[in-house]
Amino acid sequence: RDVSSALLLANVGDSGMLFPRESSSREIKELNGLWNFRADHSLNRNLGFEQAWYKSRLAESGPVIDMPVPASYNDITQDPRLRDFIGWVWYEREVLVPSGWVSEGTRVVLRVGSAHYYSVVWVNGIKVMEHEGGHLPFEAEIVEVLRNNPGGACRITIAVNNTLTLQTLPPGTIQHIDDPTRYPADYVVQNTNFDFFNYAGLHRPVMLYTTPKAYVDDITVLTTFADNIGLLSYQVSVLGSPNPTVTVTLSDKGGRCVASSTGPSGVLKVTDANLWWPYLMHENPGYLGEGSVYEDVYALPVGIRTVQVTNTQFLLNNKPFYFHGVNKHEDADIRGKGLDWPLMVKDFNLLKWLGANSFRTSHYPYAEEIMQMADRHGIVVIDECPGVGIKDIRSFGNASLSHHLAVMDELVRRDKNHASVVMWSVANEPAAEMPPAGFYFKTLMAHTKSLDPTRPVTFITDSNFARDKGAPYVDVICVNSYFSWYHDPGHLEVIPFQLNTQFENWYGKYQKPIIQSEYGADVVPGLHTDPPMMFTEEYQKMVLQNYHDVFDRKRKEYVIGELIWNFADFMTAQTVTRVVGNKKGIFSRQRHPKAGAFLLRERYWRLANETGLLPVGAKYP
Ligand code: BDP
Repeated sequence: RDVSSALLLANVGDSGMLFPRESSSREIKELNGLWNFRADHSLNRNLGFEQAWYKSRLAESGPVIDMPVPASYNDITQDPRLRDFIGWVWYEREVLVPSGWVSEGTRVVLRVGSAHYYSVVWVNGIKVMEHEGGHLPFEAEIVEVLRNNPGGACRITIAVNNTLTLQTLPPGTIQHIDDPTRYPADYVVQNTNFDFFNYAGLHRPVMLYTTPKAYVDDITVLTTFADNIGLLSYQVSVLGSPNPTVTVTLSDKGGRCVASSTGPSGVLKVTDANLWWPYLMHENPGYLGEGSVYEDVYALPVGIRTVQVTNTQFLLNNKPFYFHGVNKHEDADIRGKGLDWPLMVKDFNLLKWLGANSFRTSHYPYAEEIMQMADRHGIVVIDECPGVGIKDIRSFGNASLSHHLAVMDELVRRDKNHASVVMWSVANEPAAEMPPAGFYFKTLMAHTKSLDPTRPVTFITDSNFARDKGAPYVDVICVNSYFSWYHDPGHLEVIPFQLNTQFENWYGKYQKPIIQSEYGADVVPGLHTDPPMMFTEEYQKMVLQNYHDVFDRKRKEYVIGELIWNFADFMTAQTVTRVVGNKKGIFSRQRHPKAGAFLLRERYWRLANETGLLPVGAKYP
């Protein structure tokens, strides 16, 4: 494959969204910790804008409380009104900026890792940016604003609104109920069609960073190899200088330079290249080198690997890859969807304990820090956008589609250089049988392919195989099913029949490889019965076992993966089918294993031993 011509197609958006990294030309100030906070409880939720709370210190316009960042605000206090709050909340933090930062020749950028869902940001009372979408970063250059304020004071105010509409991703609706005989006055609820709690707030790190005036704005790297030669084709975009000198070097893991080049685009050749391999597929998985760009020094971890899909296989570095992994959520006690390092490292340790080689970022892009861990540990990722709960026909209109395309722009721009990302998922369980779904998904997937011609594209379906209007456009069929749970509850004996039929139907119609992208059963940890009954540890084990028997037959043909729903229990909205959240985890929300985890662990290591290239010592006992 000609990687450099693919690269020309892969230019995304107008500007880049490189992860902030320190270097000899760049500094970072993390703004994690306590922020001032106030929810706007006014009737129209608009008091903050009417009174311009951003103009002066937040404490001057009313009471404030401590709010940790990053974290969801919902579970931090004892106030049920804040847990279920809908509307604008206000965050504020004051920082002192080093005087060198406001000197000529330096850019200062304010970057928000993610804020759910809509945000407006002011610095010293001046609006610097707005952003729609809850799971992707946004940033603005603020040095001019800082220069106007000698002394280096920098007051950052961020208003965040969690309201979801039919045109947001994910979509939702706001319902006003005017019935004084049954509801309190001014009663408003947020309805959604997805199965996780609509946590909100500043979920990922907020930071200030500097670059020189002439700076590396974006880097796109595509890789391939032929025999022992690794080919890394790059494109560097530099802004702020008409004729930048660009020097690119590639270093191996030990920091030794293995290739270099000059100019904004080129191909680096590495002899005896160490390829990036998934965990359990090679004795040295997750191999990353580092590509560095001067004069503004930016170092990007890079892995050399290829991805291809055939009628029956998923090929990684030309070898068949079988996904044995999990679906996750960004979710935990107290912090909600806030990035949390201990939790992140624990989760990767659990993935490795389990013998999982992959996960899907159900149902929205995860923190960049998580993607970097996946790169380093060789965990393969199906990268999903927040297109979940698209069930209403009004969410297939032009406004929705154009926002969905923009979100894919942002997602590909952010994650294109991650070796771990092997496939894009544009949606989860949309109403794909509805008439407008054909045009919608055709456009969306063609757009995603034009952004990144090197990775397959899919969406996750639970529609009928014969009526699904999006399936013709996917590279890999990803199917969710809950036999003996939502259908034929309690009847384990239907699984072999229904699962076999599911696979035969999909493969028969499309001749494309299939991933079982979700299956599972709720377990309240500690509940036991024999014979197994729903919600017990035994029942989950039996569901898994029955699914696995069919997978084992079909993976010899065209099934290329299985992802359990779910890695861990997670919080949802309150409904009669959820007992303090969704309990389909093989780990509890606190990451304690249920019986199903041990069963899966044995299976995944066995699969790794069969399909991988494990050295003997690494075998699961
Ligand atoms: C699937 C959804 C997932 C749910 C799961 C369930 O994709 O978000 O949490 O069902 O019901 O349909 O547990």
